[in-house]
Amino acid sequence: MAADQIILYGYRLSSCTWRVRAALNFKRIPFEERKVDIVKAQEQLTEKYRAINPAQKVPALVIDGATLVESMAIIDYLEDTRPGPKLTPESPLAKARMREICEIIVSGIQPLQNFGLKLQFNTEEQYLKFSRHHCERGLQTLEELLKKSSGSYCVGDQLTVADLCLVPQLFNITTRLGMTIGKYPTLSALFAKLLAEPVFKETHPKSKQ
Ligand SMILES: N[C@@H](CCC(=O)N[C@@H](CS)C(=O)NCC(=O)O)C(=O)O
Repeated sequence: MAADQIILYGYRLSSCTWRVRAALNFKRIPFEERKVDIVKAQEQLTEKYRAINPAQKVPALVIDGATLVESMAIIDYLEDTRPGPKLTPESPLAKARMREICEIIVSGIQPLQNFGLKLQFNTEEQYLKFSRHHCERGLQTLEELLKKSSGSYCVGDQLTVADLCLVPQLFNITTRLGMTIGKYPTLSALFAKLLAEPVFKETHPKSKQ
């Protein structure tokens, strides 16, 4: 492996992996994506993968001689070390708005619908009921926040980390969890618009690798 090679360990349909894939794409950083099958083969639970990410989750990024885990820490590192378009607004208020949206998704939605939780429920139905309940609460909150903060992106007219969190999460909610978002007009209009952006088209889980 070349010293400057960047490797993303991830799974195409993982929303946390998509956040990082989109950040790398947006900043035009070349990388190789290595699949960790978290669904069928459950490769995240192997000892081999635990050596890469002790949390046994995706993503993990090998970069600059280090292995980083946690999607938000990885994106921060890319923002701090790589030139190119910024993913964080300059103004402290806009930055706080961005973080509000990120937190709702990263702490308030994603962990409560994570595929890995399924094993903790007796039936698929119980898992779906629990996950959909927490997703719905998150969607309600996001709609209210976005009414105030959004322009052509989540926060004003700049693509930020909030958009990188929003699109993958809404994709999961509307596909894997089978929920609809039509009753949230700001959220659904923004989602449709963002999906058409090159950064999301090129990194979409269904796009050609
Ligand atoms: N906070 C972590 C969450 C990572 C996470 O939950 N990843 C999911 C996929 S999006 C996963 O690996 N799930 C498999 C499992 O929990 O076994 C991050 O942002 O990187």
